[in-house]
Amino acid sequence: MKRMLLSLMVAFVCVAATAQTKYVPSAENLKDRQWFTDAKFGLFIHWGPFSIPGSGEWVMNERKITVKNYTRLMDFFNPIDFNAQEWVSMAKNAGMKYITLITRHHDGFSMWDTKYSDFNIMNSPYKKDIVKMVADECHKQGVKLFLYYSLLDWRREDYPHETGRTGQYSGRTGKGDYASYLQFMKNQLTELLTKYGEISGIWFDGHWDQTAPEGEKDRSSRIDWKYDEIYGLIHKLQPQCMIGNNHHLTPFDGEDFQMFERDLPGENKSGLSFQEASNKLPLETCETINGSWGFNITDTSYKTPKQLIDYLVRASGYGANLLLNIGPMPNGDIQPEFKERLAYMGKWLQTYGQTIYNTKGGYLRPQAWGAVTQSTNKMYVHVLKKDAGTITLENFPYKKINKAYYFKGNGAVNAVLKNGTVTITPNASEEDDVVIVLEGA
Ligand code: JFZ
Repeated sequence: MKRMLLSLMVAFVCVAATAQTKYVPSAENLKDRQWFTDAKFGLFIHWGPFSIPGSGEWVMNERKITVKNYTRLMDFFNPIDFNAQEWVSMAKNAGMKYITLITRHHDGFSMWDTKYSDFNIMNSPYKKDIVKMVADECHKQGVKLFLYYSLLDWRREDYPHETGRTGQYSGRTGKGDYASYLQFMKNQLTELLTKYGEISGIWFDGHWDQTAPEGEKDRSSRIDWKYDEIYGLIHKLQPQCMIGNNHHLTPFDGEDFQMFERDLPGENKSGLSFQEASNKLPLETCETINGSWGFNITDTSYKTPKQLIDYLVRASGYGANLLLNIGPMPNGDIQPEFKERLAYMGKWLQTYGQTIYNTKGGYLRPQAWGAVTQSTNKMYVHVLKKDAGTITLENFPYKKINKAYYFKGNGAVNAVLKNGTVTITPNASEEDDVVIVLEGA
């Protein structure tokens, strides 16, 4: 009897699994995936009323601020120095090809003119649609726009807060109702995907609120998010729009790129990335310039320009994009420490862009000494470590090296290919990244 029940159950699960139609990306979507893979570098922007306390975007949760008290922030948000043209130009000059903007973070504040929530920018003293201003400027300057959208909400009663890992100090007493919350998200996403021109991607976050913490075996969700409905809607409204979800799990059906938070694909230094890197989807990793996403007035742990270049190069070596974050200040200005570093990277990319954009990840994964990127018949060997000494590239894919030279200055490099291994001893240099080009086939 037990056996029969089991086989019946197995049969049922199989039918249910095959009944689900698998997502087939459209031609436009595949085209954008290729564009994305080639783009390599984007700007992440964490900004909103949470920037005001200067304590990062989790301040509501961390300081146990109730919904009632937190709502006051709306009256203080008046970013008089915000200038979309300057932001987008800054990203462009940094060599960034896209911007991922927070439209609504976990605190539930909507940065656009939405019909579906009163807690939005039009009810702040600023009264201007920030998503629209950034979108218009991106379209004007030819920078693609991705929108961050939180699945988790610390504010709404209908979000299934009872089972949430976070948001427990918000003072909510109502009962979660996912059907209602799902409808709300669909309504908002429809606004975002119909009123702001071409949206290149939606960056979801918050799934993990309904799972056991990272590192635990069972990472299944306590609620059924009905992603097929959400993703279906997005792909119906804008088929090219790429969906990514920061759930730290193997990509789900319907997703178009895979993201890693503060980690290079396959590395797990942050303790957030236990998932394996997909070999089918484009990859992206996001990272902060100091240690915070949202503006943090005491966080001065700025990475050096050299560290940021290294990160970009190593991400490229894995074939992944770097989405580098800034947390603008509550007045809409961007602190000089961020501006300087972005300008530095832009300058570096003006020289070395060819070794990053449109390349593939190296046949050899990044090493302690640096990373490899490649294009047709060209291998870019990035030596990031100052005293790297002799470098060996094992299982080298070319049969012959026709030319070996420094990318900068074109000076010849002694690179010997023997028994499938290349040996190179680079000159000492003050450059952040000594790039050696190996041409061959
Ligand atoms: C998430 C956000 O919570 C954060 O504010 C920021 O937007 C970042 C880019 O993405 O970061 C996470 C993701 C997962 C957990 C915590 C923070 N987690 O699993 O506890």
